[in-house]
Amino acid sequence: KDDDQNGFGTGLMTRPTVKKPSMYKVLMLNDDYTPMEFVVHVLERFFSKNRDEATEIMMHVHQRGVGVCGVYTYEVAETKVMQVMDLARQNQHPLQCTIEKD
Ligand code: TYC
Repeated sequence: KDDDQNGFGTGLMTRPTVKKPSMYKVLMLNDDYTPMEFVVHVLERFFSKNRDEATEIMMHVHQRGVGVCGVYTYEVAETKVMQVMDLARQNQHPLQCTIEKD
């Protein structure tokens, strides 16, 4: 019976080693100029929040200065930050978004 599940012929009775990817928080930062409605729209469009969830996160950021939009793998988090910043720039809003390791 072939128990060489790791494919390296070591003869160790190991299970295939699968590691979970590191996860990253996408953080939204408060500013004095971006309209609340725009932030809610961003949270609905790019972070799949419903209107109530989006409003709650937006108000949290507005009051506390920073808040979590969601937690994703690095590539997904990076893409979301780019999408948010692009849309904000197109609309001339100073909205800022960053990534932080979870
Ligand atoms: N502080 C903004 C205002 O009063 C609203 C706002 C909320 C802006 C969250 C950015 O990430 C943000 N219009």
